[in-house]
Amino acid sequence: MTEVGRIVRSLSGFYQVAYPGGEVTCRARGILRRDRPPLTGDMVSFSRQGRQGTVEAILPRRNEFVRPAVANIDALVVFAANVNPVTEPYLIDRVAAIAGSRGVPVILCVNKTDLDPAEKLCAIYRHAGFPVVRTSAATGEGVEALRELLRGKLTAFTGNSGVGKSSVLNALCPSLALPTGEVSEKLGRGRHTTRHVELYRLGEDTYVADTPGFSAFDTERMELTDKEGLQYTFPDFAPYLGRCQFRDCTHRSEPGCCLRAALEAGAVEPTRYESYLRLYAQADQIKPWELEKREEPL
Ligand SMILES: Nc1nc2c(ncn2[C@@H]2O[C@H](COP(=O)(O)OP(=O)(O)O)[C@@H](O)[C@H]2O)c(=O)[nH]1
Ligand SMILES: [Mg+2]
Ligand SMILES: [Zn+2]
Repeated sequence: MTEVGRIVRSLSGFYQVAYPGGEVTCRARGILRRDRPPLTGDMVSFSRQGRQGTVEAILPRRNEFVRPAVANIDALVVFAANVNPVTEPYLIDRVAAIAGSRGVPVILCVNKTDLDPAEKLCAIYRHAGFPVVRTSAATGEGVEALRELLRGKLTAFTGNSGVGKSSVLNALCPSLALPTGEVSEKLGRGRHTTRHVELYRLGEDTYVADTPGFSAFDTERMELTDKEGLQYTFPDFAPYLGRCQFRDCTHRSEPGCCLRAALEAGAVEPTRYESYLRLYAQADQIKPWELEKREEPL
């Protein structure tokens, strides 16, 4: 007999599955382990052998991410800060484009506002149309506003290491007592204190996945390979697409480009456009034969 539940934690091939009767630790069937590893957030069918279980099948996913390794999220919460560490807009834009390519909404959480108000960063993303919440895990500023944005959803926290994801989650739910890392002054980023992806229950139907985040190295890995589709992963570009002089305009240097006109008129944020160019150039470098090799479980 199989039952259905959700994977709330995965670590080294062990999957913690929550179901109406409680929780059970499972391994995955061999064929899944090899071809399609389960992700935190997956709805699965499982069987039980005494106190342990086996994940038999993964139910259809609404969406899936490689980094963070989660499935079925309602929104991605991208963390940023303007101090220790400073988040480059490009990092935010890259993650937002990956979310956009999966049709997953992005919420920007600008943390450490007790140390730096990060007004410019907030202004860029408000102008680009993203929900922006300013928080401080130290003073509690914005924590209730963030709680409202998360309510009733399954979300994942991501962002560069040391930006305060685990600290804010602790502020939302102090009983979690998640480990947080001191930011290494020398490297300007945090240690990878959070090594696995785990879902925490904040309330009825509200789950948050804390994730290890990423380092500068990780961000160079390609997860966006479709250069023609890239423009559609920027929601703030939408009003200008399909209106350029050339139907196949890439918005780089073509004449009669509506997106570049919007940029010049100040309607599109320069850093957003620069990130688009940078991501386009990266996708452009990938050769068709490399794409096959790179096929990741996206
Ligand atoms: N002053 C201040 N420090 C913070 C804030 N949030 C996190 N920190 C500190 O930043 C460091 C990294 O935090 P952590 O939550 O581990 O970051 P994570 O890697 O994103 O999970 C820790 O030393 C925290 O105490 C904040 O809002 N204000
Ligand atoms: Mg953490
Ligand atoms: Zn154009």
